[in-house]
Amino acid sequence: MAAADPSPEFIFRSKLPDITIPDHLPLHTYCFENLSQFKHRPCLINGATGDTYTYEEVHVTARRVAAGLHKLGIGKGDVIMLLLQNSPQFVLAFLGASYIGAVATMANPFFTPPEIAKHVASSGPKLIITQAAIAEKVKSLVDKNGASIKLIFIDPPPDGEVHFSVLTDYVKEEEMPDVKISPNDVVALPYSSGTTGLPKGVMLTHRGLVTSVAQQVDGENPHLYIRSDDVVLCVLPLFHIYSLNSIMMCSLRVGAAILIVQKFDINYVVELVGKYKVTIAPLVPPIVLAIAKSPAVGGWEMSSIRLVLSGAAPLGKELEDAFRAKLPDAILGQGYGMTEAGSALTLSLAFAKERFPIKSGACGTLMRNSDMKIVNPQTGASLPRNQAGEIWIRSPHVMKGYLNNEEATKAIIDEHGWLHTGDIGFVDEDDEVFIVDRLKELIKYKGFQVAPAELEALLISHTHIADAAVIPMKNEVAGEVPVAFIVRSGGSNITEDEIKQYISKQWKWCILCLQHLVAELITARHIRI
Ligand code: 4UV
Repeated sequence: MAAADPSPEFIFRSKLPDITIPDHLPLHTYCFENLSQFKHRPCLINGATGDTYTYEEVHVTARRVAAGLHKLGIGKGDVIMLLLQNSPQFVLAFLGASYIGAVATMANPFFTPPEIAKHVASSGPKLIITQAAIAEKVKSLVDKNGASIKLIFIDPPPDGEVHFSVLTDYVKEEEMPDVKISPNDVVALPYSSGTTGLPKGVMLTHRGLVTSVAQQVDGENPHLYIRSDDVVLCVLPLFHIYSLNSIMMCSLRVGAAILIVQKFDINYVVELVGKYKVTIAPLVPPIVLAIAKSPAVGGWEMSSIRLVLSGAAPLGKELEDAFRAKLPDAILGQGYGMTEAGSALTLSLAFAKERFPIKSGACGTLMRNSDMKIVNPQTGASLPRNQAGEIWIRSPHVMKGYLNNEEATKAIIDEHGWLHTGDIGFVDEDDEVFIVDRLKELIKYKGFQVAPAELEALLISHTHIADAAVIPMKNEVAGEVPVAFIVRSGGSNITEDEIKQYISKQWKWCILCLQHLVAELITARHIRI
C-alpha cells in the first residue's frame, strides 16, 4: 500500500470552467477582434469636453498613432512614457505603441521631478507623452538627456514644443509598419514596489494581458459581464493597472463606452454619471466611502449604475453595507489585483452573467484558467479552506519579470511559477477569497502604492536624520497613511514641519498624508519588526 502523502497540496481553482483564450494574438488585435459588431458605437467619451469617439474612429486613430510613432523613430521594443491624467490620448498612445511592438510605461503625472527622473532613468523612454500643466517638471529632465528623449503634449504645448497631432494628423493608417509581435513581447511596463524595496518596472506581455482580459470578460458566462451597451466610468487613473486593464482593456474587448474622467470630485462625478447614464463603476474604497457618506448622493442620481467594483485596497463589511443601502439597485462586489499579476486575481462572482450569491467582505473568487494556493509563511505548507496564509497565484497572466532585476523577480516568482503575493488571506467553503492581512512592505494610500523603502530612503538622505522606519496606519478616508518614525542625527533639533517640507519637495503624497513621530530613544528600524 502506498504511504499517505505527508504534505497534501491544496490548489484552488475558479468556480467557472476554463475557457480557450486566444493568447497568440497581440493585445490590440485581441481587443479589436469583434470590432465589426460595434464599430459605430461610442468607444471613448471625454467627460471634460463631451467629445465622443466611436470604435471605428479609435481603431483608425490608434493605427495612425502607430504610424506616427514609427515616423518619429519609435520601433519594436522601444519604450514610450505616458505621463498623463486620464484622457483619450492615453488610450490612443497605448494602443499605438502596442501596434508597433513598443512598450508603454506609465507614471503618475503628479510625481515630483525627482520621482519622474527615477522612473525615466529606470525605464529609458525614447518619448514622453504628457500635458502642458506639468511641462516644467518634464522639460528640465528632457533637456538633461539631450535630444535622446522626445516630448509630445496632448494639449496646447508650450512655445516650441510638439503637439499630439503630429502622431495623428499628418500620417496615414497605411504608413503603419508591419511588425511581427510575439505573445511573449512586453507591451506594458507599469511600476510597482511588489513585496519589498523600491518601485520596479513590471514587464507585462501581450499574452499575459490578453489572458487577464479574457479571464474577466470572455466565455459563455463571463466572470465580469460587460456588454457593448454599457457605459464604464473611468475615473481611476489609467496609469494604474486596475484602470488600465479592468476598465480600458476589458471595455475595448466587449465594445463598451469608456467615460473618461480626469479627477474625482463627488458632485462632478454624480453629474457625469447622470448625463451619460453610467452603468458600471469601478472604484476604490475611498470613493465608495465618499459616495456612501455624501449628502449629494441620495441614490437616484446614480440609479443607472448596475455594477460597482471596488478594488486595490480592503473594503470593510460596514462600508459595503452602507454603500448598498445608498445604492440598493447596484450590485457591489470586490476585486483583488496586483500589478505583478497583470491585474485581477479574484473578482466577485456577483458580476458574472449568471450571478452567484456573495458574502460581504469577500474579495471575490479566483479567475478561471488560474491556480491559487494558500501557504503557511513559516512552514511553506499549503493550507486547506478557511485557514489563512500567504496567497500564491499561478497563471499565464502573471508578469514576465521585473525589468533588469532578475534577483527581485526570483524573490517573488518561484521556480514553479508561483507568484508570492505577500497578502494573507483564505479561501472559504464557497470559493470566496478573504484578505485579512499583509505580509509585505507596502502601504496602500487611497489604493495607490506607497513603498516604505522609498520614503525611508528619502528621509535618511536628510543630513539631520540618522534613521527612519515607515509603517502603515489605518485611516478612515485614505485606508492607510504612512507614519514615519524618525531618529534625529546627534545634536539636531530638526522639527516635524521641516521634515515634512523637505519630503514634500520630492514626494508626491507628503502634503496629503505624511505624519511623523520623533522617537529619539528607540532605533527606528525596530518599529518594522
Ligand atoms: O499592485 P497594486 O497597486 O495593484 C492593485 C490592483 C487592483 C485591482 C483590483 C481589481 C481589479 O479588477 C484589477 O484589475 C486590479 O491594487 O497593489 C496590489 C496590492 O493591493 C492590495 C493587496 O495588498 C495587493 O497585493 N489589494 C488590492 N486589491 C485589494 C487589496 C482588495 N480588494 N482588498 C485588499 N487588498
